[in-house]
Amino acid sequence: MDYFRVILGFMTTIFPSELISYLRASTRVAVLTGAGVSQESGLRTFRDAQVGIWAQYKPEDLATPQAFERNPRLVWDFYTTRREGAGQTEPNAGHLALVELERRFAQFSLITQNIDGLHQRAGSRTLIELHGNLRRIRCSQGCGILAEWVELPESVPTCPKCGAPLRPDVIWFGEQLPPAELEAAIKAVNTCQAFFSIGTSGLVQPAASLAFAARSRGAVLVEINYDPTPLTEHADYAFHGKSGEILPDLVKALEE
Ligand code: BV8
Ligand code: ZN
Repeated sequence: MDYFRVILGFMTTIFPSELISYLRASTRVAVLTGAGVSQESGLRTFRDAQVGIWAQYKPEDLATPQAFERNPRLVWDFYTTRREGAGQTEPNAGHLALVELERRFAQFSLITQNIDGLHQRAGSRTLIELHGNLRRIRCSQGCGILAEWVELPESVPTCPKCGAPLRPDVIWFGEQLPPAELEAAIKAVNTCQAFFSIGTSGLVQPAASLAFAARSRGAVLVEINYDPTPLTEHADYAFHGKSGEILPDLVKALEE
């Protein structure tokens, strides 16, 4: 495994020539992104310390059906704050570089754990949202009502069909991932020649297992993350630095 620490913002990333040649000859690429990809847009990552009133909570404790059951208004406010935060940010150079890479590879799958909607806003099309999307809401009793987010009324909005509370259309801890998205992600893992794990601590399952599955099938595994993770030692190449700097460098290196 080659390990590159991209520390200096002004220095472009050095990519081994064999990785660039391999990617130039590849047509099928899969990418998994996590909250780190949105960090340079100004969004805190999932495990960054929360601030303000949310500093007293751990996101993992609020991102559960039990928390919503116990205090729907608190959980609803938590997601309203994050939705408003996401709405006030713009996709960064890393998101845009992923759109370039999507154009470059015939079969490109962008699997994301992120719920902030920034990949769509950047222009990514082949997107698989494993954990849902903050911009949508749905009935908590599963009667299928799905809508764009409403402004937060005084109390938690209720389903026009069955009267149950509406909830953010995101996947909470302890909940199954959406079958269609998981199936699409597994298909991408089973066919890709290269798998990129970008901006994720690789702690949340089953998303974190996708990289290992790709590797075990023989795909070249590339990690782009600010910090080392449990995946680093299994990666063929690990670039540790900012995805908003490394990804545009990768697009440039592939074009040269
Ligand atoms: C499930 C939506 C069946 C909500 C999220 C084994 C198998 C299956 C399940 C489990 C298992 N073991 C445990 C489980 C249960 C659980 C789990 O994984 N727990 C963990 C904590 C151990 N999994 C589940 O419950 C999943 N459901 O499997 O159903 C089942 C059910 C019950 C029991 C068994 C099986 C559902 C998981 C989905 C949870 N929902 N999000 C919300 O967002 O509020 S997950 C949440 O974490 C976000 O989606 C986030 O994206 C994701 C992962 O976090 P990261 O994205 O990695 O963010 P993090 O902050 O951790 O790291 C950011 C990284 O970026 C850092 O490494 C940092 O260095 C780097 N970085 C920072 N800045 C930059 C950067 N990198 C590059 N550039 C930068 N500028
Ligand atoms: Zn309903």
